[in-house]
Amino acid sequence: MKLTPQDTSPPVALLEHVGQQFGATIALRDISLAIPARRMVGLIGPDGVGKSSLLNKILGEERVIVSNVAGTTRDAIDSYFENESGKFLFIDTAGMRRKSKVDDAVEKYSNLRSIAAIERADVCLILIDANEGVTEQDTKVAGLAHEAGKACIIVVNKWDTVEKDTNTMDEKTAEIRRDLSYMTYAPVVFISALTGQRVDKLFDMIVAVSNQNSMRITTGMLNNILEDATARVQQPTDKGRRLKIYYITQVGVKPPHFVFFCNDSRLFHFSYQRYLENQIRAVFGLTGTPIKITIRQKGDKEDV
Ligand SMILES: Nc1nc2c(ncn2[C@@H]2O[C@H](COP(=O)(O)OP(=O)(O)OP(=O)(O)O)[C@@H](O)[C@H]2O)c(=O)[nH]1
Ligand SMILES: [Mg+2]
Repeated sequence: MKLTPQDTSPPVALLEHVGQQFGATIALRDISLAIPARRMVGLIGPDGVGKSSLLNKILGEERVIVSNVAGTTRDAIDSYFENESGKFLFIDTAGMRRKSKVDDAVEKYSNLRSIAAIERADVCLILIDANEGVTEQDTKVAGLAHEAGKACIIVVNKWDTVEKDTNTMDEKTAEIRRDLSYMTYAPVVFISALTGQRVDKLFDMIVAVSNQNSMRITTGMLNNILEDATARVQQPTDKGRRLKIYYITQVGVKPPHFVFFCNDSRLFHFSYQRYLENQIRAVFGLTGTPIKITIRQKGDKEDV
């Protein structure tokens, strides 16, 4: 594993994480990681979901204006915070309005600020109100973070207000998985910004998903996975022609970007892409991060 001079966390932490989840079959030389000096964390979600309250809980003092008037925070606010898990810069944002009034200049402006916060963030905390579940606005904003290739954690806030039995958390998780089906890689955590329940868990989660978002996997390792995967499930055919995948290589991070070289991209059905993505995830986890896949066929230009 290559480490940059600004490393803040021991590399073994990541390896243990991978090893525990997927069997300790991965050698240090198979992955590398550039750990940033500090993690940029965007607090994203509709107005009144509790973004500023969460930030205040983290900072331990009333720094950000909180109120029950929807739309309290108008501009993005940056706050630095450091603890034993790492260094963080939290970006509080104006909530995305539940019903967008596109002709309202102020609203339009705060939505743009949210988008800018997503762009700047390494990790997006997608806040969802435990009572309301996933709204249309949540779906939209989570989609933006996903498209931007950001590491994401789904944070269900106001857990203190929910009447629960032993199944409630599983039921809510299933609902979220159904509504944000493109984001199954994102961990879900149930918190209360008011009481502080599980807020301390967020830091290690942020570090973990951010690491996964900037993980680099060697071509050798990727091709071992490819070999295994194609032996188990044959590549699809169309009119007697079979897809042939020559090799996979990773060309970028944040998010991990893989290029699949093949004989004919038209044969590379989405379901087989999904299958290979799952095989890579089965080995490396890549928890909390989307991945990007580019298909190149013989004769394509070199640039990806
Ligand atoms: N019971 C409960 N109330 C909460 C919790 N988090 C926030 N609230 C309340 O919800 C209201 C809105 O909280 P804010 O933190 O201002 O919400 P916000 O997401 O920053 O809202 P905007 O700045 O308008 O986008 C306040 O009255 C908070 O006290 C929570 O975990 N539990
Ligand atoms: Mg606010």
